Amino acid sequence: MMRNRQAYEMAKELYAEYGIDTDKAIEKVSNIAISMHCWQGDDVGGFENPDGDLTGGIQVTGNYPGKAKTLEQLRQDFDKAASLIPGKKRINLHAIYLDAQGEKVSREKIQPKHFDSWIEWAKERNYGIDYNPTCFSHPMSADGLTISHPDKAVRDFWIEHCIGSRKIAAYIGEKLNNTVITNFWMPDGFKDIPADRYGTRLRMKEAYDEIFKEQIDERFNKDSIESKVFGIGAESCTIGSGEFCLGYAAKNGKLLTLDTGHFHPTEVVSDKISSTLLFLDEILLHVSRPVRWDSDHVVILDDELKAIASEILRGDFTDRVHIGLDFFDGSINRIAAWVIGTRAMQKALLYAALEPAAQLASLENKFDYTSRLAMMEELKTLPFSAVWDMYCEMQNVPVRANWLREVKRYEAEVLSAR
Ligand code: RNT
Ligand code: ZN
Repeated sequence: MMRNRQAYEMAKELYAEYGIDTDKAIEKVSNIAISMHCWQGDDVGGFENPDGDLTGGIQVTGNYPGKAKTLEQLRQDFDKAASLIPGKKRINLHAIYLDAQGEKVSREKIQPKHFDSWIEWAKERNYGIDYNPTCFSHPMSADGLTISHPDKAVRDFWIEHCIGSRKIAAYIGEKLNNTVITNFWMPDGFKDIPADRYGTRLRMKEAYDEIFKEQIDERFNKDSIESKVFGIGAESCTIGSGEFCLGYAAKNGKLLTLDTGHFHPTEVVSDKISSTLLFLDEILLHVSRPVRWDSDHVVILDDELKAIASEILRGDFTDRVHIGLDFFDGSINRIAAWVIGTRAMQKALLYAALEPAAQLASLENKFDYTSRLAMMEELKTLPFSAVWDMYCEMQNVPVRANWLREVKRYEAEVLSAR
C-alpha cells in the first residue's frame, strides 16, 4: 500500500539521522529463525494420550473452543498462524506429538519413523525442526521424579526415552540437513523440604551422563538442558536448578536453555545472555511471559522482551542464541496466541535491530551516562511502527491488526465446526 510506503520512507530518513539503515535492519531480522512451539495449539496435549492430564508442575488454564484434537488439525492451525507471521520459522516438537498412525507406542519406544510425516511437512514449508523428550504427563513421572528417581527402573525408563529422543532428533536433522536442538527439561522436584538434595541431583547428573554418552554429529543434533526454579507441586526444590544446568552445560559442552519464566520474579534472562555466552558456545531461549509465576502467558512486546532482543543483536549473537517460544494459553483463540506471541518476538528483534548500539556503547565508555539515558528515551518514540508495517508488507503477511480478521474468519469457518 502506498500509505505504508510513504510512512516507511519518512521513518527511514529519521532513523538514518541516527546512523541506522532500516532496509538492513529488516533484512537482518528476516534471517533470524524463531522456533514456534507446537504445543500452544492443543494445550500441551499431544497425540500419545490426548485425553490424559498435563502433569509435571505446568498448567494450561482456559477452555477456549476449537482446540486441535488431531495431528491434521494441529498442522492446519499452525499453518494458519504461520501465514500471519513474518520471518523465518522453525517448529518445536515434543515426543508426544509423534505420528503413530493409530498404533499405541510406549514413550521409551518412540522411533524416528514416527516423525517422518513431520519431516515431510517441514520440508515443504522450509522449516527447521526442534525436539523435546516428554518427561511428564505419564504414569512413570507420577512421583514427581524422572531421571533422578531413587528407583533405577524408573530412571532407566526415562534415560531410554531421552536416548531415543536424541536419535530421533539426529534423524530429523539429517533428513532436513539442518541442526535440531533437543531440549531436555525434567520436572523433577519436591513439594516439601527435601532431605537429600545432593543425592537426588547426583542421580540426575549421572543420568544425563548416560543420556549424552553417545556422540552425535553436531550438524544434526545439539543438546540443551533447561533449568527451572519451581513448579506446581515442586515448590521447595527443583533438581535441575539454575546452577545445576549451567554447571552441567559448561562442563559438558551442552547448550543451556533459559526459559524466561524459570527464575525468581525479579531476575531477568536479558541479563543472563552476556554472562552465559562467556562460558557456553550457544544457548537456547524459551521466551515466555511469567505473570507472578511461571504462568506461560502469551508473549507480548514488553520491556524485557525488548531487552532480550537487544542483548542478542548488540553482541551479534544470532548464531549463538537460538530463539524458541514457550507459552500456552487456552483461554483465548490459540492461533491468535501463536500470532500475537511470535509477532511480538519479531517486533522486539526489529526494534533492537534499529538501535544505534555502537553509538550507545561509546557514550557509555566515555561515561556520558546523561546522553546514554537521553538517547535511549528518544529512540523509544522513533517511528518504529512504519518499519514494522513495511516488514510485514514485504513478507506478505497482514499489516497491523488485519491478521485478526483472518483468525476470526478461520474461527467461524473451521474451529467452530470442531
Ligand atoms: C516447563 C518448561 C518446558 C515446557 C515445555 C512443554 O516449565 O518450560 O519447556 O514448557 O517443554
Ligand atoms: Zn520452557
